[in-house]
Amino acid sequence: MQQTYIVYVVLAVIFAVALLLIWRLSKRRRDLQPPAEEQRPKLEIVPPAVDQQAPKPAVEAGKGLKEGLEKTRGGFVARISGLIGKKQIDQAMVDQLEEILFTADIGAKTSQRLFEAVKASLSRNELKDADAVWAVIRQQSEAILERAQEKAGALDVGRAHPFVILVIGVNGVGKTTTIGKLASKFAADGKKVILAAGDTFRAAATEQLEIWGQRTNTPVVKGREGGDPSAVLFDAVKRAQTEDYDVVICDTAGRLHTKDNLMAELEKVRRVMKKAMSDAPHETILVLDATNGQNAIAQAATFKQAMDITGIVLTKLDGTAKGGVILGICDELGVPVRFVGIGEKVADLRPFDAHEFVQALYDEA
Ligand SMILES: Nc1nc2c(ncn2[C@@H]2O[C@H](COP(=O)(O)OP(=O)(O)O)[C@@H](O)[C@H]2O)c(=O)[nH]1
Ligand SMILES: [Mg+2]
Repeated sequence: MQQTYIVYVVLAVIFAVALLLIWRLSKRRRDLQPPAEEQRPKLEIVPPAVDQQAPKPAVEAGKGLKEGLEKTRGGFVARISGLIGKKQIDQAMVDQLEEILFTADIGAKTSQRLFEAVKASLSRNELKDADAVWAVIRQQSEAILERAQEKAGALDVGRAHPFVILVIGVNGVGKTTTIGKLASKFAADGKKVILAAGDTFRAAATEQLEIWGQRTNTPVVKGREGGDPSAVLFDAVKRAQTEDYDVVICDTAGRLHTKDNLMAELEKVRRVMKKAMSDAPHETILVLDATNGQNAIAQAATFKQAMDITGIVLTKLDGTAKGGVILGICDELGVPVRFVGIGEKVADLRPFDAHEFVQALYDEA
């Protein structure tokens, strides 16, 4: 009697687990499908006001990189300068250098790496003067920045047609502005660009993208406010395929207060996008705000868990002394920096070059 009862209970449990599994699997399959026609938000394509055939507006000149990095140069770079000056290098100086590096928003691991390199040169009696210290710091910094670049190769939007760029990052870091600047650059290079307003949570976000669309002569695909962002991106990619666009740039929302939701949403965006074009996105750009200092490194680590990030754009370097964070980002993530933002103009989004950056950061410090 007792045994029959146990058998019934076990069978009931197995049945319940089987039901649960079937439900989960069918839900996952439903999630993988592109949204059904009737569920899609009413999509609209906002055509640019200007004549598509008209010559593309020239990109206005921006500030120099050195000027854009002025605040960081005035921060830890100036502190190191003040410390070593033109003097003979001694142990007390080395200790102070360690303190400066560790408080420079470079990130603990990377500060350690820089400092160890200086110490190693010192023990080999190579460090006679300030110039030698600078040479070690400069060379190590460039190696850190270069390593990530070399591993990934350059950003080549001609590699796929259309080339799909997914732009992610926390609210306010500069995603939409960066997309506008990128659209402008690609359009100036003669590319046919389309934008996707994947931040459907705030009407203002779509409007902001539309303004860039008008400015850069680029159409914007948008959905309903509060609608499914993955549906908007799906349609943008489909439209790009049928209407022969070269580059699709996809905006997303960045509400980090519900981290798990954000990550789940990005994962869905990625999956649905693959339904439209199996190898998309060809580039996933994480936008980070340099004014966040070491928090930017932490943010990057979180996003990297959910997405395969292939490039970084570091914005607002012009507004902060925490620009050294670029070293920590490259060192800890191993992802290349594609562009750096040093202001509001299109030309202030500069293609990243490790050598040029290190020159501008440390030269005549
Ligand atoms: N100074 C400066 N401001 C920037 C830069 N990039 C973006 N911004 C500003 O940052 C603010 C937020 O940008 P937005 O693109 O709306 O961020 P999103 O929420 O990530 O889309 C805007 O006021 C931009 O003008 C930059 O490189 N330098
Ligand atoms: Mg935005």
